[in-house]
Amino acid sequence: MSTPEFPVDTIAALATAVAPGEGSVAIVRLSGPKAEAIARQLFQAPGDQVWDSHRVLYGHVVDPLRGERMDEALLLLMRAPRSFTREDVVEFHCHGGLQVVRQVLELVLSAGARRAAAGEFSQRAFLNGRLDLTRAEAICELITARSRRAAQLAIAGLDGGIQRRITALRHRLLDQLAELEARVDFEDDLPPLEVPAVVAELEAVRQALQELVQEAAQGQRLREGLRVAIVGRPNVGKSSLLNRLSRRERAIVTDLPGTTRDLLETELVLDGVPLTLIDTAGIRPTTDRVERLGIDRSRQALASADAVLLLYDLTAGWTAADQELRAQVPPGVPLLVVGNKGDQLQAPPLPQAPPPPQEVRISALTGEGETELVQRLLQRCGVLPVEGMAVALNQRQRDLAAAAAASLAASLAAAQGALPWDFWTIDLRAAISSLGEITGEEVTDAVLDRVFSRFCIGK
Ligand SMILES: Nc1nc2c(ncn2[C@@H]2O[C@H](COP(=O)(O)OP(=O)(O)OP(=O)(O)O)[C@@H](O)[C@H]2O)c(=O)[nH]1
Ligand SMILES: [Mg+2]
Repeated sequence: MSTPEFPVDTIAALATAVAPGEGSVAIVRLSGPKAEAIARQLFQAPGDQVWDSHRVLYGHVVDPLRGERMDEALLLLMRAPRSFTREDVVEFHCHGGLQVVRQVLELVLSAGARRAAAGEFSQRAFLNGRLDLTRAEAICELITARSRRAAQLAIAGLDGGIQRRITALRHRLLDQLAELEARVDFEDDLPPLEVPAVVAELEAVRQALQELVQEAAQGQRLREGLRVAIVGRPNVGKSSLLNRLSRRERAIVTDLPGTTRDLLETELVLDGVPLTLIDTAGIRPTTDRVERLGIDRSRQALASADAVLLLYDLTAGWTAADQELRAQVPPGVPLLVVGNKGDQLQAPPLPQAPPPPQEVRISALTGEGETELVQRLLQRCGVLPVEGMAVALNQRQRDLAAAAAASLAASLAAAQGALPWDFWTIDLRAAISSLGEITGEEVTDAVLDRVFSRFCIGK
């Protein structure tokens, strides 16, 4: 194996999340040249069990100084390079109590391991060529995924979906760069450059990058979740809707208009998409000081949410006040107008002039129309259908892809201006370098530190 460019000590951390009294198993993980020696020092495996790679040993973690058994555990040894970090890795599978695993970790540290920094296992996996940067980032995203769909996207990244697409585009650019550079150096010996073909290829790559950048916005919403405000006049059933969607009696509901006085947020996952739903105070003119403060907050939520559910009471019909609220939704913000209390409508609503802009009819009381409401909301927010989206760049990758697209645009401008070839190649090289930074082929230590410090410890 080639000599690593970083000091190889042995690192250790708790690899599983531990809460007091929760979880039956917790894993202490070590990676580095001393991992096996430390394990042999601390672990007693009875009988004739063999210390083979990729084989589970049963035994006890023992404090070698006091001879005291700390835990009954399983031990898994994975010798280099067949491990996550491509170093020797040992995992102690301990009982999940907070106290026990802490003691085991302390033992491991006093036997010569160093406490791992956040993301350090993944960083080693990257530095040893086990993962490219996009896969390492996908691990972090998978761990922190708040919903099924966010997890699906992370898995796609982990499978190398991002790396393959970016690398393919980068190679296409490298091919064009080779053509151009050859002309810079050996123009007289080569057939003339087919300029339109080069231009077409650069433009095609630029467009592909542009599409990835656009899809990334949708991926971001899936990862981070949308903030959706439920707004409307008092008593239209906003709190009832929040309770229904969150399947809990989260908000106070009464028949008195002006019940909700403050914003109430609840996190939920609708159809695989994470959302923060915000219940707001009903908006109306009032002289009550407390209510007015609440209404100010409702207006702020209305103005700053990623999407708005505007609720109105079907039995009262669409009023001028509802119309006024609708006008306050900032342009471009996804809005869904929802008529509530559909269960109380005996007959179809009386025709109104102008006709109400109702888009979905529901009953927060009976649940009628709930599925349609969720579908329409997600559709309006542009997060359906997600199945068509194979990969989604994260913010860092997206910024770099956008920078690469801009460099290509500059390169194309140089081509159109019929500037000498070396003018094209400057920007083309910049684009190639940005793409290399996405996958980690061209990357600085500062970038690496930033990427890996976002990880949890033990990963
Ligand atoms: N029949 C019927 N009643 C409903 C429905 N949704 C809400 N209500 C009733 O309407 C009243 C007001 O409901 P809330 O959910 O408190 O309304 P709100 O919009 O949060 O009201 P404020 O907090 O005052 O702005 C309560 O008596 C609810 O039981 C519905 O779909 N059908
Ligand atoms: Mg309310």
